[in-house]
Amino acid sequence: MIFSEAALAQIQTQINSGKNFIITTHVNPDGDGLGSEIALAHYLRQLGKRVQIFNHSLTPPNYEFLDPLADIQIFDTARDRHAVEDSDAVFILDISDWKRLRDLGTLIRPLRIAKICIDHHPLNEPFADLDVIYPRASSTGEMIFELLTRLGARIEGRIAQALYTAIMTDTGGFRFSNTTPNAHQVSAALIGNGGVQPHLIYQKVFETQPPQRMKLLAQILADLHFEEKGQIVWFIVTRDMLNATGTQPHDTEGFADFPRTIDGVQLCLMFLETKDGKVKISFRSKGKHVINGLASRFGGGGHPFAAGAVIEGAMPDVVPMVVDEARTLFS
Ligand SMILES: [Mn+2]
Repeated sequence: MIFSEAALAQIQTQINSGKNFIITTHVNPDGDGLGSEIALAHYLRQLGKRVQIFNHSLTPPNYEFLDPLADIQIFDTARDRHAVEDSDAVFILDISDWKRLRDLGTLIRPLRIAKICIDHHPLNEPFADLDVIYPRASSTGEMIFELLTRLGARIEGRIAQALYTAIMTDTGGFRFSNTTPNAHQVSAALIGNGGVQPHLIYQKVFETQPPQRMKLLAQILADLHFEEKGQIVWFIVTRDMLNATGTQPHDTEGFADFPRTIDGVQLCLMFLETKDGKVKISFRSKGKHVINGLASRFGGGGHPFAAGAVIEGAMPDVVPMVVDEARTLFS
C-alpha cells in the first residue's frame, strides 16, 4: 500500500469538504505529470467539483491527445491569482520542489489553502501540508491509480488512458529499472478493466515525432563523446543546434536514453544549453551506478538511475567539470 489510512482519510476529507481544486505539476511536464493531472481532474469532476489545471509550460504536442479540450491552462499570476487563492486545495503532482513550480509555487507556498503533494521522487524534508512520497513507485500515475481505486473511482476511459500514459512513459515503455511488478499489475488493470489500447497510446506518444526532432537526433549521434573506456557517453545540445533544426528544448526529451543503448555504456550525460545561459544536464545510468548523488553535487537530484541538474555557466566550462565528476564513479 502506498497511501497510509491516515493519508487517505486526510485526502478524502479535503475532497469531501472542498468545492474548488487546483492541480499542477513541474515545469516542462512529462507524460507522468500530465497523465496524473488529467486522471485526478476527471475523477474530481465526476464528483461535481470544480477543477483547474495550471501548468508553467505548454503541453508537448505528443501529449495533447490527453487533453482534447485544452483544459490545461498556462498559469498567469495576474489572471489566475484569485482562482488559486479562492481554491480549497492544491494537488501538486510528480514534483516536490517549489522552484520547479515557478510562479505558481511562489504564489501557493505562503497561502493558507491545503497543499497535497503526491510524488515518487525522493524527498528529504517536508514540502507540502501532506506529502505522499513513494520512491518505489514507477510513476506518480501508479500512485494516483491506487488513490483513485481506494477512493472508489471507476477507472476507465480517459482516466485509464491518462494513467497508462503516465506509467508507460515514466518506465520508458516498461524498459527501465523502475518497471516493477506493480507497474505491470496496474497497467494490466488499465488494459483489462480500463479498456486502454496500449498500441494506440504508444503510437500517440512515441510515433508522432516531428521530422525536425530526428534531424537533431542525427546531429547528436554524429557527435558522441566517450570516456572511461566507453562506459560514459556524453553529448551536447546547443541553442544553435535547436535553431538550425527548428526544434524546441522539449524535443530532446528521451534523447539521453538513446546512447545508453550502446554496448558497454553505463552512464549517459546530456548537456542542454538553455536560453538563459545555463546548462541543463540529464544523467541516465544503465542500472549499475546510482547517479542521483552525482546530480545533487551540482544542485540537482532525482531517481537513482535517472536524474538531472541545472548549472549556471557556459557549455565549455560545465562539460569538463561534470564529466570529471562522473569519472569518479568509475575509478
Ligand atoms: Mn514521474
